[in-house]
Amino acid sequence: MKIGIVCYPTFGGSGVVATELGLALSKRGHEIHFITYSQPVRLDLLGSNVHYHEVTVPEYPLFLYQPYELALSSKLVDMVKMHGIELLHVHYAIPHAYAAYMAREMLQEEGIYVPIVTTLHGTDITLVGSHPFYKTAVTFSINKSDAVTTVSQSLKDDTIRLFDIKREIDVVPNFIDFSRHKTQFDDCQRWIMADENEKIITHISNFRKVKQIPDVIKIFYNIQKEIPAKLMMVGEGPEKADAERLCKKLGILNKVVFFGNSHEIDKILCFSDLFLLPSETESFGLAALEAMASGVPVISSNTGGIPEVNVEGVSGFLSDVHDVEDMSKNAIYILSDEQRLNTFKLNATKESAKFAIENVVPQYEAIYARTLKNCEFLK
Ligand code: GMT
Repeated sequence: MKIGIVCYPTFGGSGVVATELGLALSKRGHEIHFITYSQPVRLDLLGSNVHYHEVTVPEYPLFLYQPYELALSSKLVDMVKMHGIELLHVHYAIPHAYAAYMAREMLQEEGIYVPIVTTLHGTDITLVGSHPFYKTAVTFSINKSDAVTTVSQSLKDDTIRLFDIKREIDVVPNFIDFSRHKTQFDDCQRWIMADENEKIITHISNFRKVKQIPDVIKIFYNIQKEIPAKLMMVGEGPEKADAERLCKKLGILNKVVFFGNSHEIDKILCFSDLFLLPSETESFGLAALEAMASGVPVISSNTGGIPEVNVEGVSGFLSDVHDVEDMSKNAIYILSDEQRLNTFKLNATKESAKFAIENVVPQYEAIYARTLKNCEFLK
């Protein structure tokens, strides 16, 4: 199959999922065309079956906002015609589903029908998409997609609750490519980051409000009062400066490492003992799944799709959003006993295996095949 993938190329769950899916599909013989404004961060291997087409938006001073959707839909039309792309899989509704709809309409004028599969990832529904200023267009583009998927049952429920949805939604969870996540290190080199007696706590995100960064720091503050520990803060975003200020105020700046965006997530997770994800909303929590795949138990909130990933009392613990005391108590419980910690670590890996890429990619392939079949009469 020739598949066009549209996604955000930056650090962030939806772009990571789209990129890893494209790479996996290419290994299974599909021809993949990434169409986006820069090369996706995890797309470091351009094989013969993987192509990247850049969308450029010429700057024009008259425009306060440069029209990315217009450039994207034009590029989609051109690429579908040039490469014979049979199906477009767009990740994140805004504005990708909308631009794909426009491309499909333009192509139909020329007698070509290219079906659209839209995958909803979370904030395109829960935070941004449901805003009254976007809702009408987002509802329209979801309903006009030929197939719609969400990354969790919780996100499907939210989509149905928040929008007037007139079509079926398939739940296809996010996944882990264990061949990329398998610990390749004999010695995780934890001595670089911490003293022998210290536990290593990690948080990875885009440091947005929704991630509740102050709660991450407060939980760590409580942990380190009881157990010698270091905190690894990985990622970039608007809340980072305040996070550093809070660490300074609490007198723990010397115990916290701010990495910024990193290409060495596997190494960081390899020497981590516990992962913190106290988010206010989270459709799935790919970062938690990646931690679990590396054998790192998770202390999280119980919001959105996180309970579909982190299993209470098995791979970690879940608490109400903002319940810093409960999260701290659970973290200390896991970390305070070496045998218990090891059991949680093993459980985390075991639970993550449910999301092995081999189980998930065929679900997307089945949706593509069904969609192409359903659309045959439109060609
Ligand atoms: O977490 C973010 O803010 C980034 C966002 C994205 O679109 O990249 O992540 C969303 O999609 C991920 C991949 O499907 C999910 O694992 C995240 O839970 C989801 N984030 C939220 O719902 C806040």
